[in-house]
Amino acid sequence: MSGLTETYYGKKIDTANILNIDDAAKKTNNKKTVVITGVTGQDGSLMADYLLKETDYIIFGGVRRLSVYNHDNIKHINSDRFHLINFDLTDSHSIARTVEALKPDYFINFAAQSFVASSWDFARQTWQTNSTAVLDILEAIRLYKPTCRLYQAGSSEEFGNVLYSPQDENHPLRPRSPYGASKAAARQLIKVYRESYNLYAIQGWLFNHEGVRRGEEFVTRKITKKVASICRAIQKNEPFKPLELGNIDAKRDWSDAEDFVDGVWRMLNQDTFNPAYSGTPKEYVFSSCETHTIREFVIQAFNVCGLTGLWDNASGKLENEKYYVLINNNPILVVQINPAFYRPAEVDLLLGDSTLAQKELGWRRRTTFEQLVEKMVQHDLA
Ligand code: F7E
Repeated sequence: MSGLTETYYGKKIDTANILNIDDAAKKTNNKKTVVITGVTGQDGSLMADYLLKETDYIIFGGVRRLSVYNHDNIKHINSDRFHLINFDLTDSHSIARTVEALKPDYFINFAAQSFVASSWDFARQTWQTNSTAVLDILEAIRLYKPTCRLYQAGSSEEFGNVLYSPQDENHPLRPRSPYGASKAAARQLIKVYRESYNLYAIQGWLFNHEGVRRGEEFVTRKITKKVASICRAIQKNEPFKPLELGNIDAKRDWSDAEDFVDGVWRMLNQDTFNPAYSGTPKEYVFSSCETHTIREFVIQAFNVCGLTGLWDNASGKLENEKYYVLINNNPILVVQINPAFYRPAEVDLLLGDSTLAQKELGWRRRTTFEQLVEKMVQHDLA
Protein backbone atom coordinates (compact mmCIF):
# COMPACT_ATOMS: atom_id res chain seq x y z
CA MET A 1 0.00 0.00 0.00
CA SER A 2 3.06 2.19 0.09
CA GLY A 3 2.60 5.80 -1.07
CA LEU A 4 -1.16 5.69 -1.58
CA THR A 5 -3.51 8.19 -0.09
CA GLU A 6 -7.06 7.03 0.49
CA THR A 7 -9.88 9.49 1.09
CA TYR A 8 -12.49 8.58 3.66
CA TYR A 9 -15.45 10.92 3.77
CA GLY A 10 -13.33 13.86 2.72
CA LYS A 11 -10.49 13.28 5.20
CA LYS A 12 -7.15 11.86 4.16
CA ILE A 13 -5.14 9.05 5.64
CA ASP A 14 -1.72 8.51 4.16
CA THR A 15 -1.69 4.73 3.97
CA ALA A 16 2.06 4.83 3.44
CA ASN A 17 2.09 5.46 7.18
CA ILE A 18 0.31 2.19 7.96
CA LEU A 19 3.02 -0.46 7.84
CA ASN A 20 2.69 -4.14 7.19
CA ILE A 21 4.33 -6.25 9.86
CA ASP A 22 7.50 -7.07 7.92
CA ASP A 23 8.20 -3.39 7.25
CA ALA A 24 7.39 -2.55 10.86
CA ALA A 25 9.92 -5.11 12.07
CA LYS A 26 12.67 -3.06 10.38
CA LYS A 27 11.78 -0.04 12.54
CA THR A 28 12.59 -1.43 15.96
CA ASN A 29 16.16 0.00 15.96
CA ASN A 30 17.21 -2.29 18.81
CA LYS A 31 15.10 -0.20 21.16
CA LYS A 32 12.39 -1.41 23.52
CA THR A 33 9.09 -1.75 21.71
CA VAL A 34 5.46 -1.41 22.72
CA VAL A 35 2.44 -2.59 20.76
CA ILE A 36 -0.75 -0.67 21.56
CA THR A 37 -3.99 -2.06 20.16
CA GLY A 38 -6.97 0.26 19.89
CA VAL A 39 -4.58 3.17 19.38
CA THR A 40 -7.20 5.31 17.63
CA GLY A 41 -9.48 5.13 20.68
CA GLN A 42 -9.44 7.27 23.82
CA ASP A 43 -7.20 5.06 25.97
CA GLY A 44 -4.87 3.84 23.21
CA SER A 45 -4.16 7.33 21.93
CA LEU A 46 -3.57 8.67 25.46
CA MET A 47 -1.22 5.76 26.13
CA ALA A 48 0.75 6.59 22.97
CA ASP A 49 1.05 10.25 24.08
CA TYR A 50 2.15 9.15 27.55
CA LEU A 51 4.82 6.72 26.31
CA LEU A 52 6.22 9.15 23.75
CA LYS A 53 6.66 11.63 26.61
CA GLU A 54 7.82 9.30 29.39
CA THR A 55 10.00 6.76 27.52
CA ASP A 56 12.28 6.50 24.49
CA TYR A 57 10.59 3.30 23.31
CA ILE A 58 9.29 2.57 19.80
CA ILE A 59 5.49 2.52 19.74
CA PHE A 60 3.53 0.43 17.24
CA GLY A 61 -0.15 1.34 17.13
CA GLY A 62 -2.42 -1.34 15.71
CA VAL A 63 -5.10 -0.07 13.31
CA ARG A 64 -7.83 -1.95 11.53
CA ARG A 65 -8.56 -1.40 7.85
CA LEU A 66 -11.75 0.71 7.87
CA SER A 67 -13.64 2.68 5.24
CA VAL A 68 -14.34 5.47 7.69
CA TYR A 69 -11.86 7.98 9.01
CA ASN A 70 -11.18 7.38 12.72
CA HIS A 71 -7.71 8.85 13.27
CA ASP A 72 -8.75 12.10 15.00
CA ASN A 73 -7.25 11.02 18.33
CA ILE A 74 -3.78 10.37 16.86
CA LYS A 75 -3.52 12.91 14.06
CA HIS A 76 -1.50 15.26 16.31
CA ILE A 77 1.28 12.67 16.80
CA ASN A 78 4.39 13.50 14.84
CA SER A 79 7.23 11.28 16.05
CA ASP A 80 9.67 8.93 14.35
CA ARG A 81 9.14 6.62 17.33
CA PHE A 82 5.45 6.12 16.50
CA HIS A 83 4.32 3.78 13.72
CA LEU A 84 0.91 2.53 12.70
CA ILE A 85 0.67 -1.15 11.80
CA ASN A 86 -2.00 -3.12 10.02
CA PHE A 87 -3.63 -5.17 12.74
CA ASP A 88 -6.93 -6.91 13.42
CA LEU A 89 -7.76 -8.34 16.81
CA THR A 90 -10.34 -10.72 15.39
CA ASP A 91 -7.72 -12.40 13.19
CA SER A 92 -5.52 -14.78 15.21
CA HIS A 93 -2.92 -14.81 12.40
CA SER A 94 -2.62 -11.03 12.61
CA ILE A 95 -1.98 -11.27 16.36
CA ALA A 96 0.54 -14.10 16.02
CA ARG A 97 2.43 -12.39 13.17
CA THR A 98 2.63 -9.15 15.15
CA VAL A 99 4.15 -10.79 18.21
CA GLU A 100 6.39 -13.12 16.18
CA ALA A 101 7.83 -10.36 13.95
CA LEU A 102 8.00 -7.41 16.36
CA LYS A 103 8.87 -9.38 19.51
CA PRO A 104 7.49 -6.50 21.60
CA ASP A 105 8.60 -5.82 25.16
CA TYR A 106 5.09 -4.66 26.05
CA PHE A 107 1.71 -5.50 24.54
CA ILE A 108 -1.05 -3.14 25.68
CA ASN A 109 -4.48 -4.33 24.63
CA PHE A 110 -6.96 -1.46 24.54
CA ALA A 111 -8.86 -2.73 21.51
CA ALA A 112 -12.33 -3.95 22.39
CA GLN A 113 -16.02 -3.79 21.73
CA SER A 114 -16.28 -1.37 24.63
CA PHE A 115 -19.85 -0.08 24.45
CA VAL A 116 -21.82 -2.06 27.03
CA ALA A 117 -25.25 -1.31 25.51
CA SER A 118 -24.22 -2.80 22.14
CA SER A 119 -22.99 -5.99 23.74
CA TRP A 120 -26.55 -7.36 23.89
CA ASP A 121 -26.98 -6.68 20.16
CA PHE A 122 -23.59 -8.14 19.21
CA ALA A 123 -22.93 -10.64 21.97
CA ARG A 124 -20.84 -13.01 19.87
CA GLN A 125 -18.74 -10.28 18.29
CA THR A 126 -18.21 -8.84 21.78
CA TRP A 127 -17.05 -12.23 23.00
CA GLN A 128 -14.74 -12.78 20.05
CA THR A 129 -13.13 -9.34 20.36
CA ASN A 130 -12.97 -9.10 24.13
CA SER A 131 -12.32 -12.73 25.16
CA THR A 132 -11.20 -15.02 22.33
CA ALA A 133 -8.73 -12.44 21.05
CA VAL A 134 -7.17 -12.19 24.50
CA LEU A 135 -6.60 -15.95 24.40
CA ASP A 136 -4.93 -15.51 20.99
CA ILE A 137 -2.68 -12.76 22.38
CA LEU A 138 -1.70 -14.92 25.34
CA GLU A 139 -0.89 -17.86 23.06
CA ALA A 140 1.16 -15.66 20.74
CA ILE A 141 3.15 -14.26 23.66
CA ARG A 142 3.69 -17.72 25.13
CA LEU A 143 4.97 -19.03 21.81
CA TYR A 144 6.97 -16.11 20.37
CA LYS A 145 7.96 -13.71 23.17
CA PRO A 146 7.29 -15.09 26.66
CA THR A 147 9.08 -12.15 28.31
CA CYS A 148 6.67 -9.66 26.72
CA ARG A 149 4.58 -7.90 29.38
CA LEU A 150 0.86 -7.91 28.60
CA TYR A 151 -1.69 -5.40 29.84
CA GLN A 152 -5.32 -6.30 29.24
CA ALA A 153 -7.95 -3.57 29.71
CA GLY A 154 -10.16 -5.00 32.44
CA SER A 155 -13.29 -3.25 33.62
CA SER A 156 -15.38 -2.48 36.69
CA GLU A 157 -18.23 -4.02 34.66
CA GLU A 158 -16.75 -7.38 35.76
CA PHE A 159 -18.02 -6.61 39.30
CA GLY A 160 -21.52 -6.03 37.88
CA ASN A 161 -24.20 -6.75 40.44
CA VAL A 162 -22.05 -5.63 43.32
CA LEU A 163 -22.08 -7.27 46.74
CA TYR A 164 -20.36 -4.49 48.67
CA SER A 165 -19.03 -0.97 48.25
CA PRO A 166 -16.49 0.25 47.54
CA GLN A 167 -15.35 -2.55 45.23
CA ASP A 168 -11.74 -3.62 45.66
CA GLU A 169 -9.50 -6.31 44.13
CA ASN A 170 -11.22 -9.02 46.22
CA HIS A 171 -14.74 -8.30 44.95
CA PRO A 172 -16.19 -11.34 43.11
CA LEU A 173 -16.87 -11.10 39.37
CA ARG A 174 -20.67 -10.82 38.88
CA PRO A 175 -21.13 -9.35 35.37
CA ARG A 176 -24.54 -8.12 34.17
CA SER A 177 -23.93 -7.79 30.42
CA PRO A 178 -22.29 -9.78 27.61
CA TYR A 179 -19.60 -7.06 27.78
CA GLY A 180 -18.99 -7.63 31.50
CA ALA A 181 -18.96 -11.39 30.99
CA SER A 182 -16.44 -11.11 28.15
CA LYS A 183 -14.08 -8.97 30.26
CA ALA A 184 -14.45 -11.34 33.23
CA ALA A 185 -13.57 -14.30 30.97
CA ALA A 186 -10.51 -12.46 29.66
CA ARG A 187 -9.46 -11.80 33.23
CA GLN A 188 -9.66 -15.51 34.05
CA LEU A 189 -7.58 -16.39 30.98
CA ILE A 190 -4.95 -13.83 31.94
CA LYS A 191 -4.76 -15.28 35.45
CA VAL A 192 -4.51 -18.86 34.20
CA TYR A 193 -1.73 -18.02 31.73
CA ARG A 194 0.15 -15.97 34.33
CA GLU A 195 0.03 -18.83 36.81
CA SER A 196 0.64 -21.64 34.29
CA TYR A 197 3.46 -20.13 32.25
CA ASN A 198 4.84 -17.48 34.59
CA LEU A 199 3.97 -14.72 32.10
CA TYR A 200 3.90 -11.06 33.14
CA ALA A 201 0.26 -10.86 32.06
CA ILE A 202 -2.14 -8.67 33.99
CA GLN A 203 -5.35 -6.72 33.72
CA GLY A 204 -6.53 -3.69 35.66
CA TRP A 205 -10.05 -3.15 36.91
CA LEU A 206 -10.50 0.29 35.41
CA PHE A 207 -13.62 2.10 36.58
CA ASN A 208 -15.26 4.56 34.15
CA HIS A 209 -12.73 6.94 32.65
CA GLU A 210 -13.59 9.84 30.44
CA GLY A 211 -12.22 12.89 28.66
CA VAL A 212 -12.34 14.94 25.51
CA ARG A 213 -11.43 11.92 23.34
CA ARG A 214 -14.35 9.86 24.69
CA GLY A 215 -16.72 8.43 22.07
CA GLU A 216 -20.05 10.24 21.80
CA GLU A 217 -22.12 7.13 22.52
CA PHE A 218 -20.90 7.01 26.15
CA VAL A 219 -23.10 8.94 28.55
CA THR A 220 -20.58 11.56 29.72
CA ARG A 221 -19.57 12.72 26.25
CA LYS A 222 -23.14 12.45 25.00
CA ILE A 223 -24.11 14.86 27.81
CA THR A 224 -21.21 17.33 27.39
CA LYS A 225 -21.62 17.55 23.60
CA LYS A 226 -25.36 18.13 23.80
CA VAL A 227 -25.13 20.50 26.77
CA ALA A 228 -22.61 22.59 24.82
CA SER A 229 -24.91 22.73 21.78
CA ILE A 230 -27.97 23.58 23.93
CA CYS A 231 -26.04 26.36 25.70
CA ARG A 232 -24.97 27.81 22.37
CA ALA A 233 -28.57 27.66 21.10
CA ILE A 234 -29.90 29.36 24.25
CA GLN A 235 -27.30 32.14 23.92
CA LYS A 236 -28.33 32.75 20.31
CA ASN A 237 -32.01 32.36 21.10
CA GLU A 238 -32.24 29.49 18.59
CA PRO A 239 -34.52 26.44 18.88
CA PHE A 240 -33.06 23.09 20.10
CA LYS A 241 -34.20 19.59 20.97
CA PRO A 242 -33.76 18.39 24.58
CA LEU A 243 -31.08 15.83 25.44
CA GLU A 244 -32.57 12.32 25.78
CA LEU A 245 -31.15 9.92 28.37
CA GLY A 246 -31.93 6.47 29.80
CA ASN A 247 -31.40 5.45 33.42
CA ILE A 248 -30.29 8.66 35.14
CA ASP A 249 -30.29 6.95 38.55
CA ALA A 250 -27.30 4.73 37.68
CA LYS A 251 -24.22 5.60 39.75
CA ARG A 252 -20.74 5.60 38.28
CA ASP A 253 -17.22 6.22 39.54
CA TRP A 254 -15.77 8.55 36.90
CA SER A 255 -12.11 9.50 36.48
CA ASP A 256 -10.00 11.25 33.88
CA ALA A 257 -8.63 8.72 31.36
CA GLU A 258 -5.31 10.61 31.36
CA ASP A 259 -4.80 9.62 35.00
CA PHE A 260 -5.42 5.98 34.19
CA VAL A 261 -2.77 5.51 31.47
CA ASP A 262 -0.20 6.40 34.11
CA GLY A 263 -1.73 3.68 36.30
CA VAL A 264 -1.52 1.16 33.46
CA TRP A 265 2.19 1.89 32.98
CA ARG A 266 2.81 1.51 36.71
CA MET A 267 1.03 -1.85 36.66
CA LEU A 268 3.21 -2.97 33.77
CA ASN A 269 6.36 -1.98 35.67
CA GLN A 270 5.68 -3.07 39.21
CA ASP A 271 9.36 -3.90 39.72
CA THR A 272 10.11 -0.18 39.18
CA PHE A 273 7.16 1.40 40.96
CA ASN A 274 6.54 -0.94 43.92
CA PRO A 275 9.50 -1.07 46.34
CA ALA A 276 8.00 -4.22 47.90
CA TYR A 277 7.43 -6.02 44.56
CA SER A 278 7.36 -9.77 45.19
CA GLY A 279 8.34 -10.95 41.70
CA THR A 280 4.76 -11.84 40.77
CA PRO A 281 2.74 -9.05 39.15
CA LYS A 282 -0.56 -8.10 40.76
CA GLU A 283 -3.83 -6.75 39.39
CA TYR A 284 -5.22 -3.48 40.71
CA VAL A 285 -8.40 -1.41 40.87
CA PHE A 286 -8.20 2.14 39.45
CA SER A 287 -10.97 4.51 40.45
CA SER A 288 -11.73 7.94 41.86
CA CYS A 289 -13.27 6.49 45.07
CA GLU A 290 -16.37 8.69 44.46
CA THR A 291 -19.68 7.81 42.89
CA HIS A 292 -22.18 10.12 41.16
CA THR A 293 -25.52 9.63 39.44
CA ILE A 294 -26.07 10.51 35.79
CA ARG A 295 -28.45 13.23 37.00
CA GLU A 296 -25.59 14.81 39.01
CA PHE A 297 -23.40 14.80 35.90
CA VAL A 298 -26.17 16.65 34.01
CA ILE A 299 -26.49 19.31 36.74
CA GLN A 300 -22.71 19.80 36.83
CA ALA A 301 -22.45 20.05 33.03
CA PHE A 302 -25.11 22.79 32.79
CA ASN A 303 -23.45 24.59 35.72
CA VAL A 304 -20.26 24.86 33.63
CA CYS A 305 -22.29 26.94 31.13
CA GLY A 306 -23.59 29.08 33.99
CA LEU A 307 -27.05 27.48 33.89
CA THR A 308 -28.77 26.17 37.01
CA GLY A 309 -31.88 24.06 36.96
CA LEU A 310 -33.95 21.39 38.61
CA TRP A 311 -35.11 17.85 38.00
CA ASP A 312 -38.88 17.66 38.00
CA ASN A 313 -40.83 14.47 38.47
CA ALA A 314 -44.43 15.17 39.35
CA SER A 315 -45.59 11.61 38.50
CA GLY A 316 -42.87 9.80 40.45
CA LYS A 317 -42.07 7.67 37.37
CA LEU A 318 -38.50 7.78 36.05
CA GLU A 319 -39.61 7.97 32.41
CA ASN A 320 -41.53 11.21 33.11
CA GLU A 321 -38.59 12.94 34.72
CA LYS A 322 -37.41 16.19 33.13
CA TYR A 323 -34.64 18.69 33.72
CA TYR A 324 -35.34 22.40 33.31
CA VAL A 325 -32.91 25.30 33.40
CA LEU A 326 -34.03 28.73 34.44
CA ILE A 327 -33.68 31.51 31.87
CA ASN A 328 -35.00 34.87 33.09
CA ASN A 329 -36.94 32.87 35.70
CA ASN A 330 -38.64 30.80 32.95
CA PRO A 331 -38.13 27.00 33.13
CA ILE A 332 -36.75 25.70 29.80
CA LEU A 333 -36.87 21.93 29.16
CA VAL A 334 -33.34 20.65 28.39
CA VAL A 335 -33.34 16.92 29.32
CA GLN A 336 -35.97 14.20 29.12
CA ILE A 337 -36.01 10.42 29.45
CA ASN A 338 -36.19 8.05 26.50
CA PRO A 339 -36.68 4.43 27.64
CA ALA A 340 -34.99 3.30 24.39
CA PHE A 341 -31.71 3.99 26.25
CA TYR A 342 -32.55 1.58 29.10
CA ARG A 343 -30.52 -1.64 29.07
CA PRO A 344 -31.84 -5.20 29.43
CA ALA A 345 -29.92 -5.38 32.72
CA GLU A 346 -28.24 -2.52 34.53
CA VAL A 347 -25.23 -2.15 36.80
CA ASP A 348 -26.86 0.20 39.31
CA LEU A 349 -23.86 1.22 41.36
CA LEU A 350 -20.11 1.31 40.85
CA LEU A 351 -17.73 2.74 43.43
CA GLY A 352 -14.12 1.67 43.37
CA ASP A 353 -11.48 1.42 46.07
CA SER A 354 -8.07 2.20 44.57
CA THR A 355 -6.24 2.28 47.91
CA LEU A 356 -3.95 -0.62 46.95
CA ALA A 357 -2.77 1.03 43.70
CA GLN A 358 -2.11 4.25 45.59
CA LYS A 359 -0.21 2.48 48.36
CA GLU A 360 1.82 -0.01 46.33
CA LEU A 361 2.27 1.72 42.95
CA GLY A 362 2.28 5.34 44.16
CA TRP A 363 -0.57 6.09 41.74
CA ARG A 364 -2.65 9.26 42.26
CA ARG A 365 -5.63 10.70 40.44
CA ARG A 366 -5.05 14.33 39.55
CA THR A 367 -8.46 15.38 38.20
CA THR A 368 -11.59 15.69 40.35
CA PHE A 369 -15.11 14.95 39.13
CA GLU A 370 -15.88 18.68 38.88
CA GLN A 371 -12.66 19.38 36.96
CA LEU A 372 -13.39 16.50 34.58
CA VAL A 373 -16.90 17.77 33.73
CA GLU A 374 -15.56 21.33 33.35
CA LYS A 375 -12.79 20.17 31.00
CA MET A 376 -15.18 18.17 28.80
CA VAL A 377 -17.88 20.86 28.56
CA GLN A 378 -15.34 23.65 27.90
CA HIS A 379 -13.79 21.55 25.13
CA ASP A 380 -17.18 20.92 23.53
CA LEU A 381 -18.12 24.60 23.79
CA ALA A 382 -14.97 25.68 21.95
O1 F7E B 1 -23.04 4.30 30.65
C1 F7E B 1 -26.43 5.13 31.86
C2 F7E B 1 -26.17 3.69 31.47
O2 F7E B 1 -22.29 3.87 28.32
C3 F7E B 1 -22.95 4.74 31.98
C4 F7E B 1 -17.33 1.71 29.22
O3 F7E B 1 -16.11 2.43 29.08
O4 F7E B 1 -17.32 2.04 31.59
C5 F7E B 1 -18.10 2.22 30.41
O5 F7E B 1 -19.32 1.47 30.50
C6 F7E B 1 -24.29 4.67 32.65
C7 F7E B 1 -25.05 3.36 32.46
O6 F7E B 1 -20.70 3.54 30.26
C8 F7E B 1 -27.66 6.87 28.93
O7 F7E B 1 -27.34 2.90 31.59
C9 F7E B 1 -28.25 6.65 31.01
O8 F7E B 1 -25.60 2.99 33.70
O9 F7E B 1 -21.27 5.79 29.60
P1 F7E B 1 -21.82 4.42 29.61
P2 F7E B 1 -20.70 2.10 30.99
O10 F7E B 1 -21.79 1.24 30.50
O11 F7E B 1 -20.65 2.34 32.46
C10 F7E B 1 -16.93 0.68 31.88
C11 F7E B 1 -16.03 0.71 33.08
C12 F7E B 1 -16.36 -0.02 30.70
O12 F7E B 1 -15.50 -0.88 30.84
C13 F7E B 1 -17.01 0.23 29.38
O13 F7E B 1 -16.17 -0.17 28.31
O14 F7E B 1 -25.12 5.67 32.08
N1 F7E B 1 -27.11 5.92 30.84
N2 F7E B 1 -28.60 7.23 29.87
C14 F7E B 1 -26.73 6.04 29.57
N3 F7E B 1 -25.67 5.52 28.92
C15 F7E B 1 -25.52 5.85 27.61
N4 F7E B 1 -24.43 5.37 26.96
N5 F7E B 1 -26.42 6.65 26.95
C16 F7E B 1 -27.51 7.17 27.56
O15 F7E B 1 -28.31 7.89 26.97
